[in-house]
Amino acid sequence: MIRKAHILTLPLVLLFVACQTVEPPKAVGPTPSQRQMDWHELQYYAFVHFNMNTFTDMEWGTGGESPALFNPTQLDTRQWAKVAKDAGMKGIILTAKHHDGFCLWPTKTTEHSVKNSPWKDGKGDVVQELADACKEHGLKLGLYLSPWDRNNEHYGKPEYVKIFHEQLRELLTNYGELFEVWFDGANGGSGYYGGANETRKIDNKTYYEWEKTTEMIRELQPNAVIFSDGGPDIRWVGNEEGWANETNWSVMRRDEIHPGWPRYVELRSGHEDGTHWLPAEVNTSIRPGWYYHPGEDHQVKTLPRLVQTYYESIGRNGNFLLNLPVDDRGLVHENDVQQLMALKAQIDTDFAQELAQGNTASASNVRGNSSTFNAEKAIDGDFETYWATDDGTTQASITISLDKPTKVNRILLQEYIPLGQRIKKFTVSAEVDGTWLVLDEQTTVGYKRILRFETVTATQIKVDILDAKGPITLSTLELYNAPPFLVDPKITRNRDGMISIEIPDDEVDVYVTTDGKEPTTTSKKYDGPFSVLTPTNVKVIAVNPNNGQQTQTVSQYFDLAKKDWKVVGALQNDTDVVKLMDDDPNTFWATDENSSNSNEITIDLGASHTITGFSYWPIQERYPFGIITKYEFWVSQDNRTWKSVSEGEFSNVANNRIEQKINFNPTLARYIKLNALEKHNGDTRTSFAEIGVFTTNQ
Ligand code: FUL
Repeated sequence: MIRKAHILTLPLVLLFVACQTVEPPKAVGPTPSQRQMDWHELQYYAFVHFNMNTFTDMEWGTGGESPALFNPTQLDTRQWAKVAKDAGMKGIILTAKHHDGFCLWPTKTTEHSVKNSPWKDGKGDVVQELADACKEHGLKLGLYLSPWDRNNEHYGKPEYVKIFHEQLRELLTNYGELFEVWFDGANGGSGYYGGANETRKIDNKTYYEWEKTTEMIRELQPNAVIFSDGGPDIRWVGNEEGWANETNWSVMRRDEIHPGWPRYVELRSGHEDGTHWLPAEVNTSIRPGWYYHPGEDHQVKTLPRLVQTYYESIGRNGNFLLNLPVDDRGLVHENDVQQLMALKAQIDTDFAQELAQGNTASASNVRGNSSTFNAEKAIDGDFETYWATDDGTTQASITISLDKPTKVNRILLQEYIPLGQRIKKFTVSAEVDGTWLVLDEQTTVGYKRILRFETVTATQIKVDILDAKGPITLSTLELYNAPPFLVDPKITRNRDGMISIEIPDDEVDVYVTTDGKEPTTTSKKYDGPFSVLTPTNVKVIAVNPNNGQQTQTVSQYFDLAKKDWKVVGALQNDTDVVKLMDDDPNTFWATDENSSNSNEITIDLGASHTITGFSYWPIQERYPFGIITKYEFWVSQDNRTWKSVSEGEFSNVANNRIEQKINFNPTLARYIKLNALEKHNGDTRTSFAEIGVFTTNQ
């Protein structure tokens, strides 16, 4: 009897438990404010560095520039907004004032602004034009106001701080709603300072009266987040290359940080025991510089690099702030537009179809066994609902059982961060042909974490949370099968003559020919570096093995390998000199300004060859120097009698730093000498990124 009673009451008890409201977990640690939450949702937006430096080819103007130099010929903020919108971005942050102090709006605080420039006869206002364009395109507007001002005569004194605050007030008051106010950490140093031309130091922590600054922003723009090294709302990620660490906490011990913080490396991971919500914004430029330099037109980031940046920012719990150096016409340059659209298309392709939704989700623990917090909530496409575990349960797993074996190579996870960031360690596994494989082991998740792994055909996918700061709250678990990433392969050769072919995706096949024929899928399949020592045209295609889709043929000519080349004379002992003949234009060697001959280099080719030309790669560094603009090229058979075979100009080489190829009549040479007759800007040193010779006509 007693037994029977138990059996009867059990379902009733279960029903009772199910009907009871189960409380959501309590917040763990700091949580985001509403303005921070709104910011998280933006994910991807543009930085625009456009100001005086655009017209002086500089990165940091001194402050002594004349406003007369600011004169864009086709300034069109609508083009910027359209490009950003088409690229999938949600807003634009503009350098209203950079360190040189020139203001892009007609401020009342200084004469150093657009009002004294020839642009629109001094009647223009770039900030206003951008505010209007953003409104039209449904984008949000943010502003960068450099605290450091190398123009202002009062910089370093209390008077300047008043001016700085007044400039901020103008920006916060006159241009509608702002979503972000951006303060840079570079502060104090040499400058023009009203003609004083001296070095001024300030105390980063106290000089700008940050508390007052924050108060003003809160009052005039309550929804705007404030960015600086240490927030208070959004933090820098501690590098300008476009990545966050894999472990990335959105919390930090904020009171330790201030703009210009020397321990900035910690910004890359946050602090697990952080006291404040302070998420990371990953800022990088689409080119080497923040500002436009015509010499960098060929250095716009490649698609693989941009895709990597996407995964290492947004995919690592950061927002992605991608800088567009608007050019001196006042437009986003065509090359940049092309790459932005390629990135958009690639990300759309990778995430075209979500595969988890509609399947069955189960979990090893569900908070109060309640349907409000069950595993299905992680795959329902709604961020506001989440799978949660019981208090005290910080280890649990969630499993998605797929209807049929499904190809998967991406997982996207989101924690329900309004209750704090919790997960410290987790693994992702797949059931393939009845066997469980661990695909990845990682640490933090936060607002968004995306993992890429080799394609598996899975019947189940499981996330095991191994450690967390409190009960688990997982809003989103999405699965994708990104198609193989098909981009033109990159062909390189090292000094030993070994050819390598680089592709960003291992699942793509590469076919190669060295006999001049067009490569096809019946040509040799590339399976590792191979040797090319004599003049050869290497041609390759990359092919998606799933559907046969292929790239265009990429073809690269290699002449004599340089493994036996030696620099002649005293420089032989310089271990770095090899960098000018290592077949890598991204490394360089430069002459010493004190050396007796800082204008030339002599190379022993190791054997006599009939040569028909030479090539010179200018230095690819961000701050180039020593670029040869006028040259003379010599040959010799014995390093004693020299014959000049070519003399001329490398036209526009400083602005367009691509390989320069010169042909001449065939001549026998064992030794070659490149002599710089003139260098860009009259530099004393001479730099060489790469020197090559041709033995066939190029
Ligand atoms: C840096 C500045 O000094 C650069 O000029 C640029 O504005 C970049 C975004 O921040 O620290």
